[in-house]
Amino acid sequence: MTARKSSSQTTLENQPSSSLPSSQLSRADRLQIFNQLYLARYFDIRLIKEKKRGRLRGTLYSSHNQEAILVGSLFGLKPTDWISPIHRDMPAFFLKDARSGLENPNRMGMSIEQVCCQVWGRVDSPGRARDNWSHIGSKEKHIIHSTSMLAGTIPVAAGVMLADRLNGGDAVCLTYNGEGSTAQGVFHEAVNFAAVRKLPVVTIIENNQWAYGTPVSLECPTEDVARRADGYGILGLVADGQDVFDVYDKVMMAVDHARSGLGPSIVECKTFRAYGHGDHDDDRANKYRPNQEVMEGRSRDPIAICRRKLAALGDLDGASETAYWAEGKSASEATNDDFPPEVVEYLERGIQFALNSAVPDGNEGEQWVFADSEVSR
Ligand SMILES: Cc1ncc(C[n+]2csc(CCOP(=O)(O)OP(=O)(O)O)c2C)c(N)n1
Ligand SMILES: [Mg+2]
Repeated sequence: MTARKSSSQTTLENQPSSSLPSSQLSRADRLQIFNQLYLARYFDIRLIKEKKRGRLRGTLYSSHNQEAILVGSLFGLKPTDWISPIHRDMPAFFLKDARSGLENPNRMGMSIEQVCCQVWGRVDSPGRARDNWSHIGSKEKHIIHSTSMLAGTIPVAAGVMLADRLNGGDAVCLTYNGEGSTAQGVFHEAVNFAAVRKLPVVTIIENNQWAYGTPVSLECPTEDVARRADGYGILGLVADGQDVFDVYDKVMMAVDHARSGLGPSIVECKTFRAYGHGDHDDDRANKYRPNQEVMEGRSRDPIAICRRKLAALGDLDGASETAYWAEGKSASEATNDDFPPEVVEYLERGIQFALNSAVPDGNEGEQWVFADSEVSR
């Protein structure tokens, strides 16, 4: 899939890009990207296994098959840039600024320990596990707390970027949304506001073809959701969401565009939702989605596409070319041997930390609800 030619794209072609295109990334960077795809996939697969064994509560929203969107969009950001992930973006919390070193305590992303504490509902979660799954954020790490109302993070991101500009900053914010959220009124209000104010908000659309049980054809009248950008006179790009390097390139174009003062954009990443909407919907999704469509949608695994590119560039040595075949495997099929040992070890450490962290005291439920509450702090 290539970027659609439209009036909004001509604006971009005249702009010099200040970020490196993927063709100029170093071998070390490309290998790091490959490794991050494994990390995101392993996180997802491991959580699904834990849930199936009855060791996790709450709903899981799988990012399986959509990892290239998270990895590719985050890789080129400055550490101080902002992100606003939602339900299908759980790995984004620990992949943000992963380039500064996953073990670096000062990096501008959450640690795997914090994210696991959130998933397992433990006090060492950034929100002390007061809400579940993606409902965490960190002002310090420049991660906007996700909201449950679809597209509700875009006006918040616009406000944060307005404040940043008023304070003389040069940050950019990536907001992540499914294609279904683009049919919400607030999506249009927020994108319009960002457009007239030329705010540096890059709205990434993870077009996985389905919004719960509603197909994209009933959410959007145009083939490319990115064409919604035309109505606001902003940049609209389409990326192959299965190709981590295409996502990286398109998002970097949009980020440079935003940082240089040219305003917001929409980057649509075409992908396919591998499972049900959440794990509670897996069985039902098998009924409302034709099997053929699911097989086709899952046939372009982002790990396999990345592996092929790296092999063609001569990046992989003999061993890594033939080892760790996570691609194409579902949670029930994949084993630890399908992932690099450091990936397995990293997540295992996060899980063990979470299991050793305390469950919050029930009395905390009353805290921080009302400003004048006796227990608020
Ligand atoms: C305003 C609003 N309506 C409905 C919901 C319930 N809901 C949560 S996720 C979802 C589907 C979202 O689909 P999409 O935006 O395509 O994202 P995806 O889940 O496919 O990643 C729905 C209907 C909600 N959270 N907010
Ligand atoms: Mg969707």
